[in-house]
Amino acid sequence: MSDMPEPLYKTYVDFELPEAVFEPLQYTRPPQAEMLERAKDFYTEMKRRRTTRYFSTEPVPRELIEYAILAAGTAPSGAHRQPWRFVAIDDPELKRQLREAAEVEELKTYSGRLSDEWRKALAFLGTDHVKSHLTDAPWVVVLFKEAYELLPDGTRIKNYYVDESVGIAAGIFITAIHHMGLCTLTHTPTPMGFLNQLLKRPKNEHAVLVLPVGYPAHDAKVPVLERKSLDQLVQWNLG
Ligand code: IYR
Repeated sequence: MSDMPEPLYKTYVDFELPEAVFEPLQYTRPPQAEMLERAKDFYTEMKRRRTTRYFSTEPVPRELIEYAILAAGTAPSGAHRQPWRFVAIDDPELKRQLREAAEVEELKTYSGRLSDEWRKALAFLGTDHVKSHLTDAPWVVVLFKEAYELLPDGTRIKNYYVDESVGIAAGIFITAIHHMGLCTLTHTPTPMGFLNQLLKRPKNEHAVLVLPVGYPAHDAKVPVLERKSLDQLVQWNLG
């Protein structure tokens, strides 16, 4: 018997390797002229996306949230491990508990944990520890990353590029929500450990974003801000 400790992770090499199976790519090429139109239309639509902290309490059908999550689930991921899990909450009592716990952490954050530099950087956004959007918005979607896969027997299977994969999924979720005519906000109560307890998620999962989703309040405000110009965004070749 070996004295070597069991490795923390098992990789797919330790399991039966899935066979590589290919199928033809389903691809429809749009006419060239239409491509530019589509590119412009999409940019115009995305330019209108804003993050607001002011949500209406008007209900949103669950089916819309389902489609946003399905869209997010199309994101590419390291080794196609799909290391994400969405928890969608519309239960008022659970939203109340989530808000209460988030505000406890955020009060500590805003009243001490934030460095002066950070506080100054945030000032123009007008954020504070009061998170009314967590109870106003009809849905709160919490995005968890799966740091590794946890099998029922406790075996851990490695995931790859987890942060990148989950970041892309979050981007698609936010885009889908905007595209269907709803608003969301990327909220990051810190630390987020309380979300595992509250939402009964296992230890391989770590909350990444809390995303209230709904219609904007009729008097919703957004901070005045500018986005980088193309020149600021990109360098072509060596400049
Ligand atoms: N997590 C806090 C603080 C905060 C941090 C950043 I960076 C922001 O862009 C906005 C807020 C909060 O969610 O309020």
